[in-house]
Amino acid sequence: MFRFLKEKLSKLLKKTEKEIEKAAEAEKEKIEKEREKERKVGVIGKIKKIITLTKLNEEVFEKFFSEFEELLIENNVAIEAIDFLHEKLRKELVGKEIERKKVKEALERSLKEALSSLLLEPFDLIEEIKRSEKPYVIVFFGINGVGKTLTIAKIAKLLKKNKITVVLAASDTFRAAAIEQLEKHSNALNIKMIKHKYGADPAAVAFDAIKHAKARNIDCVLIDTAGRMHTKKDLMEEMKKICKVSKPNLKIFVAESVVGNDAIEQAKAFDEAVGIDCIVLTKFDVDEKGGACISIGYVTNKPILFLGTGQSYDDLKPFNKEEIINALFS
Ligand SMILES: Nc1nc2c(ncn2[C@@H]2O[C@H](COP(=O)(O)OP(=O)(O)OP(=O)(O)O)[C@@H](O)[C@H]2O)c(=O)[nH]1
Ligand SMILES: [Mg+2]
Repeated sequence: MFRFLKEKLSKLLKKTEKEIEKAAEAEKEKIEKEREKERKVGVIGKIKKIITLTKLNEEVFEKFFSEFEELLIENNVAIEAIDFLHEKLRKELVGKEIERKKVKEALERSLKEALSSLLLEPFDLIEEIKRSEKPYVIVFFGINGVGKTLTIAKIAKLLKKNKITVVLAASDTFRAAAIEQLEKHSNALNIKMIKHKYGADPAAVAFDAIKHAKARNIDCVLIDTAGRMHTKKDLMEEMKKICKVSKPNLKIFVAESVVGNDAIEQAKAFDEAVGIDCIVLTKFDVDEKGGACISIGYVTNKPILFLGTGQSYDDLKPFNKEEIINALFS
């Protein structure tokens, strides 16, 4: 994760530190010359200050930021998020007095703070389910092949581990082998799954799973749906019907981290069509850039709940702001 971004960012911070140092040296020399010329006592204080402190001027900042911006764009961070960082960092850094020996640390600190206010904090799903009325219904959707079904299995395992009982709804009645795929997970995890035949109404499957949960006092229903392109109107209508019938407590949008800004466009389209509550970003383990996780929350105003980090059931990480930020500067 952040393979390119991390290395280049570290180089850029060092380079900016040198530039600021150079500017400070030049300023110091200028003042020393002035002092020699004028021999004014008051200037001594000024020199002392410049020896230990330096100011980041607008020019140095903009130069730094334009390179930083390039890095972020290259690594799939969305423009809206970059604009936010620009404004925030400009306010924070331009004209700020920084200890000369600690320029890199000061820049890093400001970057971390700016990133921290950019990233949305997720809520605790386990707590949310435990304090809600039973059954807590979650529907998963997204485009084809992003990892919805595997994410459902991962979350089912996590819930089970936390003593939350689960039933799965095989509401992808469209794609060949989709029902068997979910069934395999249901068997492996020993979790009940409700299914109909292929071609059946996905909303009816969801309805039956909820009925089953109510009858058996099951805590949570996880509804798998067919992958659909957000541009396909009839499939989006079907999605709306599933939501209307199942009245989910939570609508999770699943997207691949690797597709970068496309994931954001998809999230916006699904949000407009059915409304999304939060996001799971999958395939984070194979995304060398990682920028989507920096900006998708800010742009869509929906928190990332989990990151998918591999193909086994335990490869699901709760989204953690601090971890993400620290990974950028480690
Ligand atoms: N490396 C990696 N692979 C993943 C991750 N999540 C899912 N996959 C893989 O992505 C592929 C598609 O996963 P599915 O769960 O079938 O995706 P889906 O969204 O349900 O697909 P459709 O039902 O066809 O729309 C599978 O090979 C998964 O093993 C992840 O976090 N990391
Ligand atoms: Mg699937």
